[in-house]
Amino acid sequence: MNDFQMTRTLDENAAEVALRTDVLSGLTRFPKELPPKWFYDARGSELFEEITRLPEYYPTRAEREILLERAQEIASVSGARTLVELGSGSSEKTRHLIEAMPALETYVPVDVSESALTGAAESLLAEHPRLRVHALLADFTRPLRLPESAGPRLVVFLGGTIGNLLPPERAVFLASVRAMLSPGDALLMGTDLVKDEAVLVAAYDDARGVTAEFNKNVLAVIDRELGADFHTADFAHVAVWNREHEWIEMRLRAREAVTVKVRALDLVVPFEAGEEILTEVSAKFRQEGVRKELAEAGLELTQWWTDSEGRFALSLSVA
Ligand code: AVJ
Repeated sequence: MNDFQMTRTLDENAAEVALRTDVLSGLTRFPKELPPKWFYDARGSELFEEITRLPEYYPTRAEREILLERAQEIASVSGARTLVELGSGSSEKTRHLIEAMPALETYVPVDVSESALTGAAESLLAEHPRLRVHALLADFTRPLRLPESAGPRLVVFLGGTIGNLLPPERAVFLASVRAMLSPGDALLMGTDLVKDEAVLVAAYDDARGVTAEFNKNVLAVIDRELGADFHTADFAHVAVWNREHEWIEMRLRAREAVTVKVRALDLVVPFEAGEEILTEVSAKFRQEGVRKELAEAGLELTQWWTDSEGRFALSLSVA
């Protein structure tokens, strides 16, 4: 590869330790909960890709529509020489943005998956031989130190993933993004918007049951990594709209009373019939709320773009 570097801020043990900690604390509290980041092993990432192609799951298509429509504008407003992408995954969505950025010198993908980072870098460098790619193997919810590179910088956080954080976590996260920015830098963020409840629930409870399988995959991850004996068939997929907080909750509901052993933690976890594990919160936003949360982190919203059906928004904000 022409110009590829990777900085590792995660050691091999870190993920294992974090999973143990999350499972121990999440399954011994009431109500039980598991953080959504554990969905994404190889199988879970595959299922998520499948979700993005479902007729009911509009966010990915809506965001792509905005990105395609606005790539030139985003590129010229930011004038960025460095593009930082938090949770870059396959870097698929960023492609047309990169193509629209004539001043771009350095791309900094940040992800917890080393294979995603090297795969994305390889294909990007094949298309853009003069681009410098400096990947960061890191958890973007933790404070980051970006590699040295030319400003202005554009930091992008796409897909609506901000919605997986609870409001206090979002405040911490946005403040840490703000700390990465210098005057003239900008943040481009994707947020799914509040809409009709039936549309939202269908997006998280599709007819083919792909989202159900994705949700249950977290149990398979815990079985494999921590020697647990969850049977996915013992649990039902639940997606509900929380009207008060304006977020979707995904839960796994025990069909019957069941006891699960987690060998690596020496833990026995009893479930009553109907008892649930909260596995994901996916918040939906309004422009005023996004503006306010950005402002509280010291960021000023300067652009707000939605898709033609007003389902999803990209916001641009500056330090
Ligand atoms: C990748 C976090 C944006 O919350 O919509 C898709 C994950 N969960 N279906 C979302 C997800 C259920 C997704 N994000």
